Amino acid sequence: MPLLRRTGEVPSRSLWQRIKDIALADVTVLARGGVKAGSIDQLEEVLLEADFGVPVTLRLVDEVQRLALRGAVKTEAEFLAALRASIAASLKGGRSDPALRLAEVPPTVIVVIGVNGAGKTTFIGKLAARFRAEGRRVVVAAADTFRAGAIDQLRVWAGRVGADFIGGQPGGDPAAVAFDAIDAATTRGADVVIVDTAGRLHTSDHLMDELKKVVRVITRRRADAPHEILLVLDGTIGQNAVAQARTFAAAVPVSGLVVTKVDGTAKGGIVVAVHEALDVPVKFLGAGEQAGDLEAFDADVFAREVLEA
Ligand SMILES: Nc1nc2c(ncn2[C@@H]2O[C@H](COP(=O)(O)OP(=O)(O)OP(=O)(O)O)[C@@H](O)[C@H]2O)c(=O)[nH]1
Ligand SMILES: [Mg+2]
Repeated sequence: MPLLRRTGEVPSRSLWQRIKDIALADVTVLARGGVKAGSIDQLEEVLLEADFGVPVTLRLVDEVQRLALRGAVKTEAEFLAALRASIAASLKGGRSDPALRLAEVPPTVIVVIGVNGAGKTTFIGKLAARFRAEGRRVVVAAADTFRAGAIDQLRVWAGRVGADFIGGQPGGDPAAVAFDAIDAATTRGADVVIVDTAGRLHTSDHLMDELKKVVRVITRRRADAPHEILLVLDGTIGQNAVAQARTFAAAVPVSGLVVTKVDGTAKGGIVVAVHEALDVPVKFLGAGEQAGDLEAFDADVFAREVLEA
Protein backbone atom coordinates (compact mmCIF):
# COMPACT_ATOMS: atom_id res chain seq x y z
CA MET A 1 0.00 0.00 0.00
CA PRO A 2 1.48 3.37 -0.92
CA LEU A 3 2.45 5.60 1.99
CA LEU A 4 1.81 8.88 0.31
CA ARG A 5 -1.72 9.50 -0.81
CA ARG A 6 -3.17 12.17 -2.97
CA THR A 7 -5.80 14.37 -1.44
CA GLY A 8 -8.13 16.88 -3.04
CA GLU A 9 -5.84 19.88 -2.86
CA VAL A 10 -2.98 18.49 -4.93
CA PRO A 11 -2.85 17.57 -8.59
CA SER A 12 -4.35 14.18 -9.26
CA ARG A 13 -1.40 12.90 -11.24
CA SER A 14 1.74 11.55 -9.63
CA LEU A 15 4.85 13.68 -9.33
CA TRP A 16 6.55 11.51 -11.91
CA GLN A 17 3.68 11.87 -14.37
CA ARG A 18 3.88 15.65 -14.05
CA ILE A 19 7.66 15.66 -14.43
CA LYS A 20 7.43 13.41 -17.44
CA ASP A 21 4.96 15.70 -19.13
CA ILE A 22 7.07 18.80 -18.84
CA ALA A 23 10.71 17.80 -18.71
CA LEU A 24 10.43 15.03 -21.21
CA ALA A 25 7.88 16.53 -23.53
CA ASP A 26 10.34 15.58 -26.21
CA VAL A 27 12.45 12.60 -25.23
CA THR A 28 14.52 13.05 -28.33
CA VAL A 29 15.86 16.28 -26.83
CA LEU A 30 17.12 14.25 -23.91
CA ALA A 31 18.66 11.76 -26.25
CA ARG A 32 20.62 14.56 -27.88
CA GLY A 33 22.08 15.34 -24.48
CA GLY A 34 19.98 17.95 -22.80
CA VAL A 35 16.78 19.08 -21.27
CA LYS A 36 15.11 22.12 -22.77
CA ALA A 37 15.72 25.32 -20.79
CA GLY A 38 12.01 26.04 -20.38
CA SER A 39 11.49 22.52 -19.11
CA ILE A 40 14.08 23.08 -16.41
CA ASP A 41 12.08 25.98 -15.01
CA GLN A 42 8.95 23.87 -15.04
CA LEU A 43 10.73 20.94 -13.44
CA GLU A 44 11.85 23.25 -10.64
CA GLU A 45 8.30 24.46 -10.24
CA VAL A 46 6.88 20.96 -9.94
CA LEU A 47 9.51 19.92 -7.38
CA LEU A 48 8.89 23.06 -5.31
CA GLU A 49 5.19 22.37 -5.43
CA ALA A 50 5.92 18.90 -4.03
CA ASP A 51 7.62 20.56 -1.02
CA PHE A 52 11.24 19.70 -1.80
CA GLY A 53 12.19 23.29 -0.99
CA VAL A 54 14.64 25.49 -2.86
CA PRO A 55 18.06 23.98 -1.97
CA VAL A 56 17.02 20.37 -2.67
CA THR A 57 15.12 21.30 -5.83
CA LEU A 58 18.08 23.18 -7.30
CA ARG A 59 20.41 20.31 -6.54
CA LEU A 60 18.14 17.62 -7.96
CA VAL A 61 17.61 19.55 -11.18
CA ASP A 62 21.29 20.26 -11.47
CA GLU A 63 22.20 16.60 -11.02
CA VAL A 64 19.73 15.37 -13.60
CA GLN A 65 20.78 18.08 -16.03
CA ARG A 66 24.42 17.16 -15.66
CA LEU A 67 23.66 13.48 -16.29
CA ALA A 68 21.66 14.42 -19.37
CA LEU A 69 24.50 16.54 -20.72
CA ARG A 70 26.88 13.64 -20.24
CA GLY A 71 24.50 11.48 -22.24
CA ALA A 72 23.83 9.26 -19.21
CA VAL A 73 20.09 9.96 -19.28
CA LYS A 74 18.46 9.35 -22.61
CA THR A 75 15.13 7.70 -21.93
CA GLU A 76 12.18 8.24 -19.63
CA ALA A 77 13.15 5.20 -17.60
CA GLU A 78 16.68 6.53 -17.15
CA PHE A 79 15.34 9.92 -16.18
CA LEU A 80 13.09 8.38 -13.53
CA ALA A 81 15.93 6.21 -12.23
CA ALA A 82 18.29 9.20 -12.04
CA LEU A 83 15.82 11.31 -10.13
CA ARG A 84 15.00 8.47 -7.78
CA ALA A 85 18.69 7.81 -7.16
CA SER A 86 19.35 11.49 -6.43
CA ILE A 87 16.50 11.62 -3.92
CA ALA A 88 17.64 8.40 -2.23
CA ALA A 89 21.25 9.64 -2.14
CA SER A 90 20.16 12.83 -0.48
CA LEU A 91 18.19 10.90 2.16
CA LYS A 92 21.22 8.68 2.77
CA GLY A 93 23.60 11.63 3.00
CA GLY A 94 24.93 12.98 6.30
CA ARG A 95 23.37 11.67 9.46
CA SER A 96 20.84 9.21 8.10
CA ASP A 97 20.72 6.00 10.14
CA PRO A 98 17.01 5.29 10.65
CA ALA A 99 17.59 2.82 13.52
CA LEU A 100 16.75 3.96 17.04
CA ARG A 101 19.69 4.29 19.40
CA LEU A 102 19.04 1.90 22.26
CA ALA A 103 20.62 2.15 25.72
CA GLU A 104 23.38 -0.32 26.54
CA VAL A 105 21.74 -0.78 29.90
CA PRO A 106 17.93 -0.45 29.76
CA PRO A 107 15.79 1.53 29.88
CA THR A 108 16.22 3.42 26.64
CA VAL A 109 14.77 6.90 27.09
CA ILE A 110 13.01 8.47 24.09
CA VAL A 111 11.65 12.02 24.26
CA VAL A 112 9.05 13.05 21.68
CA ILE A 113 8.67 16.73 20.81
CA GLY A 114 6.91 18.95 18.30
CA VAL A 115 4.25 21.61 17.76
CA ASN A 116 0.59 21.21 18.76
CA GLY A 117 -1.25 18.57 16.83
CA ALA A 118 1.76 17.26 14.89
CA GLY A 119 0.93 13.71 15.95
CA LYS A 120 3.25 13.15 18.94
CA THR A 121 0.88 11.21 21.16
CA THR A 122 -0.40 9.08 18.29
CA PHE A 123 3.19 8.33 17.25
CA ILE A 124 4.04 7.29 20.82
CA GLY A 125 1.09 4.90 20.82
CA LYS A 126 2.30 3.35 17.58
CA LEU A 127 5.94 3.18 18.66
CA ALA A 128 4.95 1.58 21.96
CA ALA A 129 2.88 -0.97 20.02
CA ARG A 130 5.91 -1.77 17.87
CA PHE A 131 8.15 -2.30 20.92
CA ARG A 132 5.46 -4.44 22.56
CA ALA A 133 5.24 -6.59 19.42
CA GLU A 134 8.98 -7.21 19.84
CA GLY A 135 8.31 -8.36 23.38
CA ARG A 136 9.74 -5.30 25.09
CA ARG A 137 8.33 -3.76 28.23
CA VAL A 138 7.41 -0.12 27.68
CA VAL A 139 6.64 2.79 30.00
CA VAL A 140 4.96 5.84 28.48
CA ALA A 141 5.15 9.09 30.40
CA ALA A 142 2.66 11.94 30.06
CA ALA A 143 4.99 14.88 30.48
CA ASP A 144 2.27 16.84 28.70
CA THR A 145 0.71 18.22 31.87
CA PHE A 146 -0.76 21.18 30.04
CA ARG A 147 -4.06 19.60 29.15
CA ALA A 148 -5.93 16.96 31.18
CA GLY A 149 -7.12 15.56 27.84
CA ALA A 150 -3.54 14.96 26.76
CA ILE A 151 -2.85 12.83 29.83
CA ASP A 152 -5.97 10.75 29.20
CA GLN A 153 -5.16 10.36 25.52
CA LEU A 154 -1.80 8.79 26.34
CA ARG A 155 -3.37 6.65 29.07
CA VAL A 156 -5.81 5.23 26.52
CA TRP A 157 -2.98 4.44 24.10
CA ALA A 158 -1.03 2.75 26.91
CA GLY A 159 -4.01 0.55 27.74
CA ARG A 160 -4.58 -0.28 24.08
CA VAL A 161 -1.02 -1.39 23.36
CA GLY A 162 -0.09 -2.85 26.74
CA ALA A 163 2.37 -0.24 27.96
CA ASP A 164 2.77 0.98 31.55
CA PHE A 165 1.57 4.52 32.07
CA ILE A 166 3.08 7.24 34.25
CA GLY A 167 1.27 10.56 34.44
CA GLY A 168 1.56 13.67 36.53
CA GLN A 169 -1.09 16.04 37.72
CA PRO A 170 -2.57 18.48 35.24
CA GLY A 171 -0.47 21.62 35.60
CA GLY A 172 2.34 19.65 37.27
CA ASP A 173 6.04 19.79 36.38
CA PRO A 174 6.67 17.91 33.11
CA ALA A 175 10.32 17.33 34.01
CA ALA A 176 9.27 15.62 37.25
CA VAL A 177 7.01 13.23 35.32
CA ALA A 178 9.90 12.26 33.05
CA PHE A 179 12.14 11.74 36.07
CA ASP A 180 9.54 9.56 37.83
CA ALA A 181 8.99 7.52 34.67
CA ILE A 182 12.68 6.67 34.40
CA ASP A 183 12.68 5.64 38.07
CA ALA A 184 9.59 3.49 37.58
CA ALA A 185 11.01 1.89 34.42
CA THR A 186 14.29 1.14 36.15
CA THR A 187 12.56 -0.43 39.17
CA ARG A 188 10.21 -2.49 36.98
CA GLY A 189 12.92 -3.61 34.59
CA ALA A 190 11.28 -1.95 31.58
CA ASP A 191 13.18 -1.74 28.32
CA VAL A 192 11.96 1.59 27.01
CA VAL A 193 10.57 4.86 28.39
CA ILE A 194 8.79 7.10 25.90
CA VAL A 195 8.17 10.63 27.13
CA ASP A 196 5.27 12.58 25.61
CA THR A 197 5.64 16.35 25.78
CA ALA A 198 3.13 19.14 25.34
CA GLY A 199 2.75 20.59 21.89
CA ARG A 200 4.45 23.94 21.79
CA LEU A 201 4.85 26.59 19.21
CA HIS A 202 8.49 26.72 18.31
CA THR A 203 8.17 30.51 18.62
CA SER A 204 7.37 30.36 22.36
CA ASP A 205 10.61 30.99 24.28
CA HIS A 206 9.04 30.07 27.58
CA LEU A 207 7.84 26.68 26.36
CA MET A 208 11.10 25.97 24.58
CA ASP A 209 12.88 26.65 27.89
CA GLU A 210 10.55 24.17 29.58
CA LEU A 211 11.52 21.59 26.97
CA LYS A 212 15.21 22.19 27.62
CA LYS A 213 14.54 21.63 31.30
CA VAL A 214 12.81 18.29 30.64
CA VAL A 215 15.88 17.13 28.70
CA ARG A 216 18.27 18.48 31.34
CA VAL A 217 16.46 16.70 34.17
CA ILE A 218 16.47 13.42 32.23
CA THR A 219 20.22 13.71 31.70
CA ARG A 220 20.67 14.44 35.41
CA ARG A 221 18.80 11.22 36.22
CA ARG A 222 20.80 9.22 33.68
CA ALA A 223 23.92 10.64 32.08
CA ASP A 224 23.48 8.75 28.77
CA ALA A 225 19.82 9.78 28.39
CA PRO A 226 17.78 10.76 26.51
CA HIS A 227 18.96 8.23 23.94
CA GLU A 228 16.69 9.73 21.33
CA ILE A 229 14.96 13.09 20.98
CA LEU A 230 12.46 12.58 18.17
CA LEU A 231 10.93 15.62 16.51
CA VAL A 232 7.47 14.96 15.10
CA LEU A 233 6.53 17.03 12.04
CA ASP A 234 3.18 17.13 10.30
CA GLY A 235 3.91 16.17 6.70
CA THR A 236 1.01 18.21 5.37
CA ILE A 237 2.16 21.68 6.47
CA GLY A 238 4.74 22.31 3.78
CA GLN A 239 7.88 24.38 4.24
CA ASN A 240 6.77 25.51 7.71
CA ALA A 241 8.04 22.15 8.86
CA VAL A 242 11.59 23.22 7.99
CA ALA A 243 11.29 26.38 10.10
CA GLN A 244 9.83 24.39 13.00
CA ALA A 245 12.57 21.81 12.75
CA ARG A 246 15.32 24.41 12.81
CA THR A 247 13.99 26.06 15.98
CA PHE A 248 13.48 22.81 17.86
CA ALA A 249 16.93 21.61 16.84
CA ALA A 250 18.45 24.86 18.08
CA ALA A 251 16.86 24.30 21.51
CA VAL A 252 17.57 20.60 22.09
CA PRO A 253 19.72 18.01 20.28
CA VAL A 254 17.13 16.44 17.98
CA SER A 255 18.35 12.97 17.01
CA GLY A 256 15.63 11.84 14.65
CA LEU A 257 12.64 13.01 12.65
CA VAL A 258 9.18 11.52 12.45
CA VAL A 259 7.01 12.79 9.61
CA THR A 260 3.33 12.12 10.23
CA LYS A 261 0.16 12.25 8.14
CA VAL A 262 1.96 11.22 4.96
CA ASP A 263 -1.27 9.34 4.22
CA GLY A 264 -2.87 12.74 3.75
CA THR A 265 -0.48 14.21 1.20
CA ALA A 266 1.34 13.41 -2.01
CA LYS A 267 3.82 16.22 -1.31
CA GLY A 268 6.50 14.06 0.23
CA GLY A 269 9.34 16.35 -0.73
CA ILE A 270 9.19 17.87 2.74
CA VAL A 271 10.81 14.71 4.11
CA VAL A 272 13.89 15.35 1.99
CA ALA A 273 13.85 19.07 2.74
CA VAL A 274 13.88 18.66 6.54
CA HIS A 275 16.49 15.92 6.46
CA GLU A 276 18.80 18.16 4.45
CA ALA A 277 18.08 21.29 6.46
CA LEU A 278 18.90 19.63 9.79
CA ASP A 279 21.26 16.81 8.87
CA VAL A 280 19.17 14.57 11.11
CA PRO A 281 17.93 11.10 10.10
CA VAL A 282 14.28 10.50 9.29
CA LYS A 283 13.39 7.52 11.48
CA PHE A 284 9.67 6.93 11.00
CA LEU A 285 6.72 7.92 8.85
CA GLY A 286 3.23 8.09 10.29
CA ALA A 287 0.67 6.95 7.74
CA GLY A 288 -2.61 6.83 9.64
CA GLU A 289 -4.28 6.95 13.02
CA GLN A 290 -4.10 3.29 13.97
CA ALA A 291 -1.41 1.49 15.99
CA GLY A 292 -0.10 -0.30 12.91
CA ASP A 293 0.20 2.83 10.76
CA LEU A 294 3.89 3.41 11.41
CA GLU A 295 6.63 2.80 8.86
CA ALA A 296 10.30 2.48 9.73
CA PHE A 297 11.95 4.86 7.28
CA ASP A 298 13.60 3.40 4.20
CA ALA A 299 15.25 5.90 1.84
CA ASP A 300 14.95 3.72 -1.27
CA VAL A 301 11.30 2.88 -0.71
CA PHE A 302 10.55 6.51 -0.01
CA ALA A 303 12.39 7.77 -3.09
CA ARG A 304 10.24 5.47 -5.22
CA GLU A 305 6.99 6.40 -3.50
CA VAL A 306 7.52 10.13 -3.52
CA LEU A 307 7.74 10.09 -7.30
CA GLU A 308 5.09 7.55 -8.07
CA ALA A 309 2.42 8.03 -5.41
N1 LIG B 1 -4.13 10.70 8.99
C1 LIG B 1 -3.29 10.74 10.01
N2 LIG B 1 -3.66 11.34 11.15
C2 LIG B 1 -2.77 11.38 12.16
C3 LIG B 1 -1.49 10.80 12.06
N3 LIG B 1 -0.84 11.01 13.23
C4 LIG B 1 -1.70 11.68 14.02
N4 LIG B 1 -2.87 11.91 13.40
C5 LIG B 1 -4.05 12.62 13.90
O1 LIG B 1 -3.69 13.97 14.15
C6 LIG B 1 -4.37 14.47 15.29
C7 LIG B 1 -3.36 14.99 16.31
O2 LIG B 1 -2.60 13.90 16.78
P1 LIG B 1 -1.95 13.87 18.25
O3 LIG B 1 -1.17 12.60 18.33
O4 LIG B 1 -2.97 14.12 19.28
O5 LIG B 1 -0.98 15.11 18.12
P2 LIG B 1 -0.06 15.74 19.27
O6 LIG B 1 1.18 16.22 18.60
O7 LIG B 1 0.09 14.81 20.41
O8 LIG B 1 -0.97 17.00 19.69
P3 LIG B 1 -0.80 17.90 21.02
O9 LIG B 1 -0.62 16.99 22.17
O10 LIG B 1 -2.10 18.67 21.08
O11 LIG B 1 0.35 18.80 20.77
C8 LIG B 1 -5.20 13.31 15.83
O12 LIG B 1 -6.51 13.44 15.33
C9 LIG B 1 -4.52 12.08 15.24
O13 LIG B 1 -5.40 11.00 15.09
C10 LIG B 1 -1.11 10.17 10.81
O14 LIG B 1 -0.01 9.67 10.61
N5 LIG B 1 -2.06 10.18 9.83
MG1 LIG C 1 -0.25 15.06 22.41
